[in-house]
Amino acid sequence: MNNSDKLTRRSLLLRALGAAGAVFLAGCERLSHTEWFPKILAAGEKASESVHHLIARKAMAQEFTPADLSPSFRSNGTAEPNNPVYAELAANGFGAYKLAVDGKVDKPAMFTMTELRALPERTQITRHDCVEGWSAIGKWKGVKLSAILDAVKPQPSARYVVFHCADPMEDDGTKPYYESIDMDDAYHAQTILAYELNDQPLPAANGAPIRLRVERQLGYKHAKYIMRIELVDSFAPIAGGKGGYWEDEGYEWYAGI
Ligand SMILES: Nc1nc2c(c(=O)[nH]1)N[C@H]1C(S)=C(S)[C@@H](COP(=O)(O)O)O[C@H]1N2
Ligand SMILES: [Mo]
Repeated sequence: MNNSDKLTRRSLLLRALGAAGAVFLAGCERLSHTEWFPKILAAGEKASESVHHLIARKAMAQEFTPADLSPSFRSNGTAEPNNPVYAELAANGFGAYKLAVDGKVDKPAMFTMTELRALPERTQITRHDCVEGWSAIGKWKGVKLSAILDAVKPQPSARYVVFHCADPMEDDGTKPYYESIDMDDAYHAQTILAYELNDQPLPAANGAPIRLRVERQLGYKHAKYIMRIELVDSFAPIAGGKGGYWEDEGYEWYAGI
């Protein structure tokens, strides 16, 4: 489903509900599990995609001002991938780095850092919340994930965007970190692949050369050291099948803040 299809679906839904209904829904996202919702859904929307999904996720995460910035943005999890291929790329300033984007797309592509920097970008000051009990406010600049998707042309069967990372989570070099998000989060205005933190090139400890910012979700969703992006119709065949390294260990797949 592409963006304009989604917009059509949204406007059909809003038309079916009427303006008053739309305002009411916008303030009541938590009601999606009550009984009357499925009946309204039948009016204009396939039950497979809930109203909660459509409306809650359009909302923007809070953005802050430069005065709110944390004095420093700490690192968590991997600070330096234990991976010789990554080490070589890093040693040469990522001049030979290429982001692979493939899977359920019409035009698989590889992007150098120069090509990524030439695509539409966004800068945002946001708060990062880690489940381990710390938060930090940072300024991120990066390429909009929607721009990359527009370039590779997702197929209708693409339902998730999977981020494959450079860092193995086991000492023997296995179990690379990975994460996944759905297409709504993938096209969200604040979903970017950041290459700058606080006006500096993204430090290695924070995921160089690019890391995901998916601002409505918790820290572990924000994949660092992205090497490959794969569009899939299901993440069940990947690793432990739960859509991410920490999800495979029991964390929630949708880590809404
Ligand atoms: N590739 C990779 N991405 C990762 C992690 C990791 O260990 N490896 N840790 C996650 C967790 S739990 C958090 S809180 C953030 C930390 O980002 P930071 O290092 O920029 O603070 O990255 C997330 N993304
Ligand atoms: Mo985290």
